[in-house]
Amino acid sequence: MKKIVLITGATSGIGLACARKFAENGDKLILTGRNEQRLAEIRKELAEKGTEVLTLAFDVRDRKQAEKSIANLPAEWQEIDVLVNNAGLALGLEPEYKGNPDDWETMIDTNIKGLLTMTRLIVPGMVSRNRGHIINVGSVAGDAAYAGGNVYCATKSAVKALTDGLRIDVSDTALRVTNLKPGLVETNFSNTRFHGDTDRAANVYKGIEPLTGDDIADVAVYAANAPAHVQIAEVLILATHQANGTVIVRK
Ligand code: 8X3
Repeated sequence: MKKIVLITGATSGIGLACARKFAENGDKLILTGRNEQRLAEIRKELAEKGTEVLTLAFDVRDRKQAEKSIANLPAEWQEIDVLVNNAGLALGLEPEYKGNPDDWETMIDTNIKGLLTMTRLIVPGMVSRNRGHIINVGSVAGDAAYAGGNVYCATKSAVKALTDGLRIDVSDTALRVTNLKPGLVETNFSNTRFHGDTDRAANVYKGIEPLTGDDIADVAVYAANAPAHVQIAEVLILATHQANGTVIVRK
């Protein structure tokens, strides 16, 4: 059956890869992000391949805007089956006592509060229909802190706790809740983290074949299509030469 899949942060990286993979899977997509023009380009790309796409340009940090966008969904788009809480970012890799409080606020507002906003807006409908799946994009960074990771790691630990909490809270329903925890994935992630320092960003993936957004999207699509009695609760996806958040063997 065709599902309605809402993906936040769908204009790049893992979010865009999820959009393309769920489209290939034959689903209908609600794509959200801050960049309206990019959303329009992606809608065009996917529509040309026959996918129905609705785009909503808003920042998950803006609760009022998010509420308005979801409240105004056309009737035929309201019954969301899968929520992919992907919007998130890392900013900086400074020691905690030297970090930039503005960066902290952006990470906390996006990775934690944005995810909660979307969950609060969409999950009640899923519960009342007794149908739905929430896929949160966590990280290996949520398993243990690494040097300079401090606040980013804390936000991804929060994603782990919020995913586990939600899973408990809907365990009397048919809803399923998944925490996807990627390791090294080569996207814009490190460029963003280092505020556009592309050389420093490239070094993160030197000497190791990193994962791609597609590798993570494959798991998201798998989890969403597992039989109804199967709940893929958590998946840690690492590059082959990565053992955890800190042990990475480079050639
Ligand atoms: C992204 C993975 O290891 O760079 O969440 O934090 S890592």
